[in-house]
Amino acid sequence: SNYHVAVVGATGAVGQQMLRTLEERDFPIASLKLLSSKRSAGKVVSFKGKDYTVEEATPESFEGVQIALFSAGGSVSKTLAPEAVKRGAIVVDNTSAYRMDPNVPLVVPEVNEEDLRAHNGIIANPNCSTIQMVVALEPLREKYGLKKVVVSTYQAVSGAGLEAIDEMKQQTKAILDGEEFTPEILPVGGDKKHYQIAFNAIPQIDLFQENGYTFEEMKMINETKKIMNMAELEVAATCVRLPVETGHSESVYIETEQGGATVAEIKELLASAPGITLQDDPANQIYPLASECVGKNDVFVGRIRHDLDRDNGFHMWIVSDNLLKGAAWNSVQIAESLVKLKLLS
Ligand code: 11C
Repeated sequence: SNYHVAVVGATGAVGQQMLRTLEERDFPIASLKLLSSKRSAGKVVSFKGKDYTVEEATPESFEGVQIALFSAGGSVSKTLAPEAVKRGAIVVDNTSAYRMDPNVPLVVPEVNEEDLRAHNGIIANPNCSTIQMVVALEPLREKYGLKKVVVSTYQAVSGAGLEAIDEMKQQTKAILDGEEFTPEILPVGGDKKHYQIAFNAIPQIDLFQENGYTFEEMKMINETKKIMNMAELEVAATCVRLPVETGHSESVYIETEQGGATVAEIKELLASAPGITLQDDPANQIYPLASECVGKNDVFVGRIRHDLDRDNGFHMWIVSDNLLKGAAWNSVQIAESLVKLKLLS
């Protein structure tokens, strides 16, 4: 059967990719509603060759909707997701509003698809940098057990939205043209200071928390434990923004529970795991690149090396399109899982 679908935040960086992904996957849609904040309402967006006028999202917008994909910011989700659920919709929420709520499953289908069965109307889509990492960690956990994860990220500006992409491009041009500019958005729209992103690396994504970690770092730490259902897993993260338009990269160090794994075995395991493309051939300079992952749904893994001091330690490089597996594709994949598990009425 076909479903009545709504996309909230349809004009944003992730919303646009959600529409593209729904098209590409040929998701069974009976009707489609494109919703947004008041600011973007009235824009015309095309889907499968047909024009749709984006409407302002209100509680009544969700009458008759069976599945609503939200990506319009945490405050919109906090206000409107419960209204959509009240009207019978299942919400897949791509913001951080409900991720750590114990009543809300936080799902990456390659890792914990079965957790969808426990949903109460809202399902949370994890943070982009978390998703690509756990896809690669899961096969390793299953085979060797996992004790510790230390990650440093190299994140693209599209994670901060379309305005951040514009800011990076304008600054780059201004610098090359020898013109003045004033940073206004990055690292975080809502923080006190703003720094140049062009030709730079900024070790702040989202706001600082009391413990000295940023919210992005704490999202990676807490969400990883929840998705993998491993409260005891040791996780540390440092999140850095680079002047890359799309594609998050991560340097990840892991310690397995069991010793004795080899790099060759790990490569074989990851090459056959769902959602992963192994790109690991140093002799031929083959490794994942942000520039190559754009527009692809998979998570790319390479540079797998044995730690030189610890038998149970391994290093790797994990890259994925932050707007696709990190956001739109994972959300649509959750919708497909809901259909497959017969959880959509
Ligand atoms: C970034 N990871 O790259 C963020 C964007 O919690 O869904 C995603 C924010 C979120 O800036």
